[in-house]
Amino acid sequence: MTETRRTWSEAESARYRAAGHWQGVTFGARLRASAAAHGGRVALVDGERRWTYAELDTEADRVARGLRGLGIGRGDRVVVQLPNRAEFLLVWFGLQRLGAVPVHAMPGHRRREIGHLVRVAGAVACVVPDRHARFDHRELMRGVRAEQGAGGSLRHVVVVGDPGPDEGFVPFEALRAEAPAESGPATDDGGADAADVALLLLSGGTTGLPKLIPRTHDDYSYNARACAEVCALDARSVYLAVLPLGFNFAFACPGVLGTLMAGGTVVVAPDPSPQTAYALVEREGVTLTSLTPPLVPHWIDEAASGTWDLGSLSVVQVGGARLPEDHARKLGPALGVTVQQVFGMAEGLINLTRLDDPEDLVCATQGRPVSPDDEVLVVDADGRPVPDGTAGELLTRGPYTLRGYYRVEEHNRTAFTPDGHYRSGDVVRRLPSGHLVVVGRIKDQINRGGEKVAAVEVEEQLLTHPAITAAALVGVPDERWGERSVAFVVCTGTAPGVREVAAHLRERGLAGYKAPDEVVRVPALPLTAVGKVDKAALAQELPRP
Ligand code: J2J
Repeated sequence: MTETRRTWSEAESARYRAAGHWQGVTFGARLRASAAAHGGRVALVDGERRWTYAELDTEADRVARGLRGLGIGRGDRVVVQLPNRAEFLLVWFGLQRLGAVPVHAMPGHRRREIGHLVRVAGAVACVVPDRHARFDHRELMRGVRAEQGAGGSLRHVVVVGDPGPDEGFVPFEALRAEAPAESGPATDDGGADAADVALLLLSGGTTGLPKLIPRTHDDYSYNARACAEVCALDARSVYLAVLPLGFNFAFACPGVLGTLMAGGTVVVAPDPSPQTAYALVEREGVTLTSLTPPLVPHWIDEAASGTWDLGSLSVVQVGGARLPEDHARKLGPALGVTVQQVFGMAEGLINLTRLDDPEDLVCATQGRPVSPDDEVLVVDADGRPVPDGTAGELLTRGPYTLRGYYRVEEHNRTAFTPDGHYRSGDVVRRLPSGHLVVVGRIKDQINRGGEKVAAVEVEEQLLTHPAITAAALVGVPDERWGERSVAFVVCTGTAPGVREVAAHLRERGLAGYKAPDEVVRVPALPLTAVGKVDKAALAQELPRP
């Protein structure tokens, strides 16, 4: 891609290369090399289906040829919205083989999010399942396609499964099966450069619409490798992907990519229930997996049933939202594993507790940065560093933390400091050991058990309801989710209930997880001294549990 984007300086790039962080190898080339080095080892397992590294490599070629037949090539963006099935990875590596750029969507995203991703990325194609979780993604794509119109970038919709009667949808199976073998030389990566954008991740968001995070081959493979080293992954490692594959945590921290780069095996779990997961642990000899905090009590309870042999499992990572210390203390003994807390962000910086950290650090902190070149600043409201032990905003830059969101120059001017630190919006305390404790947040976001909801995005949509004249979405402590979302609304006439609000937001094309858990009518929204909505005051109005 030739467009200018905010990125690392020449000097920094040289430093990261010299340190060995950036290895100058694309994901397409890495897969080729793995197939050559250990082609017979099992790379991927989905139910009864399994692929060796050599087979995954061949499959990537096949998918790439099919995609190239659609005119997709180097630098083209393709929105991938697939559930936890092997096809996610077949498509992902097929795109890498062309030097094309997957855009990670979440299975729960709907017309508004997908349409936005297509527009901002200028995506030429979307890859979706036929149906998933009782939802018809072809229907969704009809809506997206109609909205984009003839002038938009979107040219193809590829459907995994039954494409339905719609003439315009490309069946994935036909695409990979019928790809002409002779359609041009099979390159490793379409001629991509390791400094190119390899994928676009979605930010949790604090504004009206989610931002896209460009990750390069160099930076993202370092992200995965650095995490894999901390987790001591090797060719015997078996990673179970329980969380959505599109989520950075499950994909590269170390997740799927870290495991594949170590020559291990990735097993995809079709759902995050402990029953499904434990059956796979037994059958496939899973050694590592990752969870968000709301899953932890269920996993502990099911382990206590005593019916499962979890002997192979050695590390369970938990992250995405604050893990209650009590759950952290129970999880290890209940499953017979080492617990690892993960405080990460799709923007870059990953903090992990170390496998040999003392229990108090593992249970009461969210880990420390994985790279010696991660730069972490904890600052007060004026941007001045605070001493260790004092809470402040986390600013960070380093070899795998972005320098600018994709195509939002205006937003980038405030999202980063002038010297390139990303303003995380997280409030942390740093211990002398470098471990961070997440104590709060200054960004206007609700973290519902790891799923991020940008308050402004939902508020804007609430205002489109005919009875709502003002709205504020606030996160409040919740036993199950850590935090739940409460919509405080000012209304004319009858106030809509929580179901009506959810239906309205669904109608507006918003993902279901963004609907408020509760709707509370207030006569007016309280304001702070500077005239902003006083969300802290609103949260106080709720009865304490
Ligand atoms: C408190 N808050 C946390 C934690 C993330 C690994 C793990 C998680 C993510 C992720 C990720 C937290 N305790 N342990 O990408 O690779 C909140 C912070 C952070 C935001 C990032 C990964 N772990 N958080 O959650 O991009 O507020 O990434 O800034 O979705 O989640 O969200 P996201």
